[in-house]
Amino acid sequence: MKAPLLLFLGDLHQGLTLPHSTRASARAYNAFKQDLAQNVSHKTDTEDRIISLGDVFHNFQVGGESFYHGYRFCRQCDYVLGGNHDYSNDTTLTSSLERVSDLFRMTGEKTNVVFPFFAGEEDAGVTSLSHHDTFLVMVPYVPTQEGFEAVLEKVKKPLKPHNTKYSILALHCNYDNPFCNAEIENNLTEKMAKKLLEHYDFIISGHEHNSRTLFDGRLIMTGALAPMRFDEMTPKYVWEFDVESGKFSSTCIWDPSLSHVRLDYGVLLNTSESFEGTQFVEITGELDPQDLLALTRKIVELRKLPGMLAVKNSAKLPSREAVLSTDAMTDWTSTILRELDTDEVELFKELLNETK
Ligand SMILES: [Mn+2]
Repeated sequence: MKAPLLLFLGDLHQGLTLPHSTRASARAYNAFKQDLAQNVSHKTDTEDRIISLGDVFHNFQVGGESFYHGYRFCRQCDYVLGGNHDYSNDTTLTSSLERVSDLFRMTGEKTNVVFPFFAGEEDAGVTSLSHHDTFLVMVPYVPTQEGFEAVLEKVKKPLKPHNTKYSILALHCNYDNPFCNAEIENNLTEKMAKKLLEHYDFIISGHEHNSRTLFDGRLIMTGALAPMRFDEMTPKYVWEFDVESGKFSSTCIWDPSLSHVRLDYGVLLNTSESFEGTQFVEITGELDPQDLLALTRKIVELRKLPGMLAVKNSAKLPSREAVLSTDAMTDWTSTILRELDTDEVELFKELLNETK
């Protein structure tokens, strides 16, 4: 029989509008993220525990469909940590995560929501779980960096029950990021990590969207559950901790090599490739103005493909002066605009604006 697992899931950011998408593909993107999350929970046994490491929602308050998706996701989890996106300075507002928690209370759902800390309640958010041989301490996002460091100081030694062997600290923060905006994010410095790893076997954290491991795998930045932008086209994982062997492993749930294509616009215009199964396309290169019309049409065509989530054009026109005089450019622009279908006009203008 397989040993029970603790499953750690990174950021979901339900409610985020994917850039370079259409109305239809933005909805498909939300469903795609939900499917990734759903597949994880269907594979688990009753003795497994699922922990979401923060930022289930992209905004403090999200709209109808995103709320529903986020609610369903939280229902599959045993613990949901609050992230920086679940916090607002305005105490008169109720967050989507709080609404989820209220619904769970009313319906008797098992999920525990671990809220971001509020000023003066520095202990309120720390939650722990003893499961078989493992002791897990969970710290949600803390509104100030000073507050975060104060909380870490309090939990620096896990108060491990005597019958447990392993200890894990779960967080929602950056790791050693000098560009971290301390007003809205937490940062775990290298020094702090070293100190904590004297007492914990592992630290695992959400928040960063690209996954990485440090300290010989003892510090795990899970990465998000799905890419949210074109600079996040890296493999996405679920992290599993075997509570009996005390070992972490990961399962890749999204592989960019199967779903993301980056290619030169010239190659794109001449390829017979169908892009079936591709979700993200990024187009590069220096654009010959004569190809602008063909490229615009190609992008519109790609964006309409079933399963396509976003198409980003990074192909640039050379500077306007280098190509044509302003007068000639204006003529040429209006000629093309006359030829385009209505839904192509906006994209064409967008491409043109990049040369300004
Ligand atoms: Mn975050």
